[in-house]
Amino acid sequence: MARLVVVSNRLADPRKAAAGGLAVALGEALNQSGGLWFGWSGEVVEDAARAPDDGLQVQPAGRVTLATVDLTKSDHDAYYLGYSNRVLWPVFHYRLDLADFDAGFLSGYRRVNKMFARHLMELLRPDDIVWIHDYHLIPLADELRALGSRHRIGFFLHIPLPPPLVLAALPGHEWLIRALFAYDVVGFQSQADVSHFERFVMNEAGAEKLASDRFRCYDRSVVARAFPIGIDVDEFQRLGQMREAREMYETMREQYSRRELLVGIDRLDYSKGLPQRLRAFRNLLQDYPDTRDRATLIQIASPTREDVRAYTTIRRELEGLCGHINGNYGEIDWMPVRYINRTLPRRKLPGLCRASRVALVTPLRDGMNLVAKEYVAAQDPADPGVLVLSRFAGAAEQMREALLVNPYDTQGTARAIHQALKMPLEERQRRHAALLAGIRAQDVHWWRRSFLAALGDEVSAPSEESYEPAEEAR
Ligand code: ADQ
Repeated sequence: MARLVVVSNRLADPRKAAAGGLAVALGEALNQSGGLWFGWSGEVVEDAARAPDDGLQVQPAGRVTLATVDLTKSDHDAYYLGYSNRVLWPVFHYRLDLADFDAGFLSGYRRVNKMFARHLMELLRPDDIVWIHDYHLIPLADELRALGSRHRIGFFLHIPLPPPLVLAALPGHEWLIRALFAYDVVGFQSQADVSHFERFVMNEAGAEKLASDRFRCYDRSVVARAFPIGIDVDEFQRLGQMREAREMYETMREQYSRRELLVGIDRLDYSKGLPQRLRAFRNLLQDYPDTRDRATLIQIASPTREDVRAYTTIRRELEGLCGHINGNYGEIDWMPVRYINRTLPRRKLPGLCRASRVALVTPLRDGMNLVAKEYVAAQDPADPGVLVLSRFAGAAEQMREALLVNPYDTQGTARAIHQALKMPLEERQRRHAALLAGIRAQDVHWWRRSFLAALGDEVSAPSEESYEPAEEAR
């Protein structure tokens, strides 16, 4: 069996439960074949202290080998904070207004990808299968090919790919798309993303369509397909049976026995539509008086990327809105919104989800959104809660039985939340059963197997093609 090599910006120790479904699923795949996981250590060192080997550390974690390198401060600023999180993240989430096209960012991004490729190449065996993850590492296969790699290499984009005209606003976008052709298989979260890729390569890059999911361009061919990521339903349900989740559930049920609980669980990111969600909740209280003194929203928003300015702005906006709603609608014994700016320990998540009558998953744009799936997995099938889901989350393509909303339409969203709160038991059960069957059928193991099967099917043909590295971005 070929060895699997996973590459992602950050690693998680697959032996730790706190690592979450994705790390567990990748860890499981790595464990089966005895694999290697490569990425950034999370350490930032002063430029002057850069080690000749970039702090390369290779250590065993069960059957998996973890290999990491450190970043210097200037590389971290340009590659991670800069190009990844101030250019690619906003543009790929359709937020051109928040992008900062500083030329220095791109060269740092290229430099780090080159450095990763150099170390990884040293660690690779000839028949390894390499699976690279996410927007931080788009050009990594191109850099590996330039060093002579003929491995089977797949790429999975966890975030959306925007439509051609949005992508075209990104300086150097041709180079990025061309770099995708260094892969054998490119996986996206949704059909919408695949169609954006197809339209871009066909109309802007003059690609030829060889089969329904195979495109030829720049003398290379690539398979591009949707592999919607799932969760580990069994693992999440097991977590729900454990003490911490049960205690969380009991506490919430007790404290809110007279109320109806709504929950939002997100990273505090502008793509998650948090201000719009709070405005929709305000509309709910305003337009539907029966919800006053009853509906309580618990919004957990974990801090993230706080050294990027757009994130401090959104945090301030959110705090202002929460204060405003509580000030206007709150009573001595009732706070409409409980806003918690922390990460909730993973072990408590299923308990909070199960205790909540409604989940608000209303991103403005999201690759997939796993919280939507976790909420469904955590419900009691006999008395399940209702998922209110943005049509702009990748998950909406699969989760048609949720109440789908347009998060920009705060009145429409308020109407859907009210419908969710009033939904009869039989309808809740019917919708929940269909949603649960869906997330079970396409869980994280299905996702991993389908991707690796597609990569495995791409036998030697693509690697036989001659390879010209992508031109330097201008
Ligand atoms: P994220 O943007 O981080 O991931 P999401 O899928 O919603 O988004 O969450 C990932 C995990 O983080 C989930 O397991 C969730 O429970 C956990 N999480 C989020 N907020 C939390 C909080 N406040 N406290 C505790 N846990 C929290 C990116 C893409 C998504 C895509 C995933 C996976 O942006 O679109 O679904 O990768 O591909």
